[in-house]
Amino acid sequence: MLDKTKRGWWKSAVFYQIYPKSFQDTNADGIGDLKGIISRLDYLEKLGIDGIWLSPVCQSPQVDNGYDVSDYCAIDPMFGTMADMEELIREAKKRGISIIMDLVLNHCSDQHFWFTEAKKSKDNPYHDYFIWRDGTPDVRPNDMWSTFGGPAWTYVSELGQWYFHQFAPQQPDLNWENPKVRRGLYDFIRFWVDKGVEGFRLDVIDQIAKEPDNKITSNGPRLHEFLRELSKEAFIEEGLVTVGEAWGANVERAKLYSAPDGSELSMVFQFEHMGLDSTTWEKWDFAPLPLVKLKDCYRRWQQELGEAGWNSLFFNNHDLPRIVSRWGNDQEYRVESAKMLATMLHGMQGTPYIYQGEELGMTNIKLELEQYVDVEIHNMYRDRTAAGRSHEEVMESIWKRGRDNARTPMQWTAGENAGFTAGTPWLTVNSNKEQINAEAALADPDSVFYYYQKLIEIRKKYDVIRSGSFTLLCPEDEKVFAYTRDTEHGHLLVVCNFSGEETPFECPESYRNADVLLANYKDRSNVLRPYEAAMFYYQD
Ligand code: TEU
Ligand code: CA
Repeated sequence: MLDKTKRGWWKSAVFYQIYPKSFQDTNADGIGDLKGIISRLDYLEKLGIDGIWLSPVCQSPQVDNGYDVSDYCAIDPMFGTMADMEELIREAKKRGISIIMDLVLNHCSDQHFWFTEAKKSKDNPYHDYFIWRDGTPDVRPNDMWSTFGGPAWTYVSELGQWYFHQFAPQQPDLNWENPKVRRGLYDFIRFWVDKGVEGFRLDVIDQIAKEPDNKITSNGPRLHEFLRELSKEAFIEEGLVTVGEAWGANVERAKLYSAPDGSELSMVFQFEHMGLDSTTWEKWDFAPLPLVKLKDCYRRWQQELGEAGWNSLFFNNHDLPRIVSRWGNDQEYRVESAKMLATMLHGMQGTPYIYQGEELGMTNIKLELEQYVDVEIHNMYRDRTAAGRSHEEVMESIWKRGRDNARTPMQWTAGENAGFTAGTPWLTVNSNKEQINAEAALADPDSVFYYYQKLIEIRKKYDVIRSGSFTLLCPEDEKVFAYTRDTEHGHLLVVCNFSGEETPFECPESYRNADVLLANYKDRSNVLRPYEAAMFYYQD
């Protein structure tokens, strides 16, 4: 049992991300809710996870599916009540599962009290909770662009001013230079700690320090000062686990973010691996995975961050396409490749995050444009077709990289709406729910679900995974990702064939008689079969 009052308990833990809107509906409105999550806690306990990262459930107009918060201390009625939230925290804790809330501190909703006040006048006490620039409606302060497309400035004619927003206009950036903003946010955090929340995921946390006039949108000079204050003033208990989303993180920055003394956060989500299979900095310009570059990327993060900080380990989240479609084979080798990808990730040092449905090998989906809901998809379609790209080309990008790939309803059964809702789902259910669903997985001892369950067990049983050094094998091989982990007496070999072809692999002599901890093929062969993966272990 993990002692969750002590810093570092998360180094032996495995977390699970729930996107509440798509997880389980219990009142037939087609939208997932808190009671739905409560009803599935036994499933999550069976999987063996230690904590749930809960994407936002606070009050929100849902312009960005809850990442536009209008009240940080209230549950949005579409997800349920505060009593439901308190029950979820209580029931999860009974099962040894911590609730880790998603905190959106970089911006709030334009319906938040702070912003509705701020817009009233320049001398309103809340006005400088946001970033304003005087001007005229025909000349923007500068040509900065929002992450979701369109200008990063919106004009308020009553004030004769523009305000800054890195995301939708309905998501005004908060002014972290203002100590009242910081204090207000810390109070929101303490409210949830008092409710029994045991950790937080921090949305775009490296973007809270910015200099819009110099077109700096993240990693501003005061970032680590702000994070140290946030840690000291809000994340007071050492057992609170905090993970920051940091698209701009590199190893050196991550050593500050995840310093072992707890001065900032427990760890960050860095995204270097998620940028390798694109031809430009834009994810929409997809390309095949350069495996050699991926291997070097992980080697650096494993060897250079290691215990100088702490790694998170993930392939999926609510913003990313499903990994079995992205880097595996979601057709004839779906199960093998889903297990292979999990083997590669879960053998590493760090805290793994399983995204809802990943443990089933859920896949991307192909919809018509009008079936998509995500603001980012629709804005990108508008901008790219306006720039002359064809409908077909833009749809290909959406099918491969759109965020709604990860947001289709969780597939519980082969039945109507995959057992997600008795109503009309807010987003189309993937028709492959006939084959891919939790009910079928629980009845199949060879399912991806039980493979993940085994990976979680192995992480907890073999200290070499939590603490071992990392050595990359065959760095130049373009099909095989193989590495070893070593402690003084424990030795682990992880071998993964990232290709759909048979490929040779020379097993190191020392592993010839090692135990096979798990494998995605039942028998052994002298070549690696398509998407074959295995973990070998010996003790000396
Ligand atoms: O995401 C940050 C972010 O920049 C990504 O969404 C990026 O735009 C892209 O979609 C990645 O493929 C965080 C949240 O995870 C995301 O859901 C929110 O939309 C965004 O911040 C604004 O809060
Ligand atoms: Ca509902």
